[in-house]
Amino acid sequence: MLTLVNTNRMVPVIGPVGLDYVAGSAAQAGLDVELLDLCPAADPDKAIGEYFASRSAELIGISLRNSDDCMWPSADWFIGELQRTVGRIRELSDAPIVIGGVGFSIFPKMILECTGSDFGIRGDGEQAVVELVHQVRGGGDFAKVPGLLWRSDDGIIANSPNWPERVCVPSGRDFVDNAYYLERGGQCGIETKRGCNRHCIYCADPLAKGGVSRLREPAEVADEVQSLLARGIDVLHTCDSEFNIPGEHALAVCDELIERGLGGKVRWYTYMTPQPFDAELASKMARAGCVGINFTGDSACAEMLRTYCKGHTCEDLASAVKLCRANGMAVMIDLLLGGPGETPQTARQTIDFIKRINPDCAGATLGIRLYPGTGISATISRRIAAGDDSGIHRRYDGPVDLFKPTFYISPSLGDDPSGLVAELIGCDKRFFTSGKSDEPEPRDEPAGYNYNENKPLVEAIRNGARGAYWDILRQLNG
Ligand code: B12
Repeated sequence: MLTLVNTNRMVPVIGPVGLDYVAGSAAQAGLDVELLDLCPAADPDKAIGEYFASRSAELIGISLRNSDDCMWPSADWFIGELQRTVGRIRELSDAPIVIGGVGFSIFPKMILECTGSDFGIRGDGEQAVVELVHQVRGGGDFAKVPGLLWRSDDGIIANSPNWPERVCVPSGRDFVDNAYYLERGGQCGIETKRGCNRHCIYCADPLAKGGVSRLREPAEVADEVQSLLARGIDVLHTCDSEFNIPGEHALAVCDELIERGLGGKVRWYTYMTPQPFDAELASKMARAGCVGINFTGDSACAEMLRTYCKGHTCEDLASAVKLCRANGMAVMIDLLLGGPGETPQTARQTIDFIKRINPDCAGATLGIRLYPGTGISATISRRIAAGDDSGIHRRYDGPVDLFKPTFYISPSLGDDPSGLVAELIGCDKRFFTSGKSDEPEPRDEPAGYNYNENKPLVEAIRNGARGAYWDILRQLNG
């Protein structure tokens, strides 16, 4: 038997959509699969103990969605908890352990080393885990398993990441209790594509999902929406890096949903880049059930957009807001303040511009999480090697280690960059910040834009709120 374990217990809860797909594929391939979901468990250690007391697995797959919460100032790191979970399972079972998930795929070798697990899969899990079960059963030819990291006499070997061009996943969504996640998490995830061909200097998505858009058949996506609807799950969030890359695929997905009459039955939210986005796409998205878009705007200053390697302009942001308004969709713009070259003037320019174009809300994240393998990390690591660690923010001692939450904030923003951002925002309630000072964020603050242990959000969802978290928060904040 293949046992898959969901370790993500952050609240508000997010359903393990990746495990739903992996389990569905393994079952389709004829494997006996079970899901041990530690999220709803009051005591995860006890749940693990009870499970392995009565089951005998031949392979145990553990999912790591988030390596950390990627936010300064909280900088919460989840690897210690993963190490403890792997240790606890080892005490109770001799079966080999494989780790996967987007958090794992960003730091595959480091996580394999520090947890002592037998295997890891970097990239898509569906076909890889089935092949791994076959090799564990007797083949032993681990070089054949796509995306696999495995141990040999010569140390850890990493096969090429598993990013198959065609993404075809089961649409049944039978393994995860998605109704529970809708009730406690306010929404349910669904993917229309994987990977991203943009080159934003800070982004981890290409490290985990690959550097090209890998598309799902629109009909398969619509089948999945129908499977979820049949169970009363009618509030969705896409799990694509950017829904509109490429734009034609976004249109094709909308066409399929409209044709099947699903637009009036589901409400969905998505992440998008500000372009390509035109009147046709906006109108089709609204007719297909989209009720809110979160744009990865990053900045509204041309120099900063160039520094981040973004493909859009400030005018694209303004046009995106207008198109959303014209089509009745809520609109949020996500900003990333503090990148290389950011000054009080460029930050002011961005915040003032966003105030003028008037989205429903804006996320003012300050500080860039540095991931090994991204453009920004290459530049900053060279500076650090030359003895210059200005702009680095972290909560651990010793040498800079990008596995641990490490952030960059342009030193030109001064000694109190979060104070500066707060001042620029003023009392404008449309903006959410990731924390007001270098002290950990007070989590019961309504405006807090960190979904890690966000108590007001949990409470709102308990009271019936549904939708993307920013859409719930903006309503909470009035
Ligand atoms: C959509 C999304 C959200 C939505 C979720 C909506 C929803 N209902 O699902 C929202 C906005 C709520 C959100 C919130 C957060 N997110 Co988010 N999110 C994403 C996004 C875009 C998609 C995640 C996803 O579900 N992918 C689709 C599934 C199918 O893919 P998957 O989980 O990777 O699974 C595949 C493989 O990894 C593998 N696999 C998975 N598990 C296993 C297990 C085994 C054993 C094996 C073999 C394989 C395997 O197989 C699966 C299928 O191929 C990713 C970036 C990205 N492009 O993936 C960021 C991302 C995961 N989020 C991230 C973060 C940090 C967060 C927050 C912590 C932010 C915050 N501080 O508030 C919260 C955490 C919320 C929570 N409770 O967990 C980071 C994590 C980075 C890291 N260092 O680990 C990412 C990578 C974004 C980024 N580039 O920084 N997020």
